[in-house]
Amino acid sequence: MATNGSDLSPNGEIAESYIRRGSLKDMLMVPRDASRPKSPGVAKMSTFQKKKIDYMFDTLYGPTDGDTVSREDFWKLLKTASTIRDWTPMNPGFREFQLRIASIWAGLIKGTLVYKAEGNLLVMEIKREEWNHYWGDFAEAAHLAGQTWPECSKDGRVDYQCLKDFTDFMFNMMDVNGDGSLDKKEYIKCLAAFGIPENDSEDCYERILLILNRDKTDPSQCQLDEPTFDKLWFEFLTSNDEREAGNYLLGPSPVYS
Ligand SMILES: [Ca+2]
Repeated sequence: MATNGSDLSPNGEIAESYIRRGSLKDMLMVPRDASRPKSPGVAKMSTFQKKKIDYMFDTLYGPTDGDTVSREDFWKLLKTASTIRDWTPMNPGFREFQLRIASIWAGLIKGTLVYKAEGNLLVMEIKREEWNHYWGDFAEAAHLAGQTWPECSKDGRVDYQCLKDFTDFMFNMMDVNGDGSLDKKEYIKCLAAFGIPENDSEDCYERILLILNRDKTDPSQCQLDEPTFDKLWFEFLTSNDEREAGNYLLGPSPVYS
């Protein structure tokens, strides 16, 4: 069985060259002093936030060595999406997702270059330490933007556009029937592909709906559509309030146990 994105498609070499072109171009755009963080982003996260960020790192990418996401680790998302959507490499949706993953990976690599130690700029991987700095700065930028999606980091060196693309990618991956909202069956199927047991994901889905209903004046209008999904994803990334629904979006992270 194939183990990475380039093995999953007869056109894998196209997407791979797309990544390489994007990464080289991106590297040339990184300022010369960008190899060292001026203020460690990880210090800008609470313990609660950091646990969620670590959980996302492990759950979505399952890095082979535990602390470094390689391109192959990231591209396992394509295999996961294929499992959820029952796609073969010949499906048009597969090809679309392949290109989107390539673009998002290039964006993440560009963003985390800012946090790499001197001498590691050519390493096309994301280490857990870089990941934590990245999300710490994101949390700070979100706070400065009034708890909304920020366009870039406080110092302007990290562009967060790829995160919006990633959120859209995740929603489309989960919305199997394409009706614009996530039902319980879709949510459970998606989380199962990331190794979350059905009883846990069912519990999380019901908690999310319960909290969303609590906050709605008309519960019948409550659904997990894409704008709501965006809001929940943002809460997962930035919230310090354990009562918010977004904390449960990716399943029962260790902070709830
Ligand atoms: Ca749906």
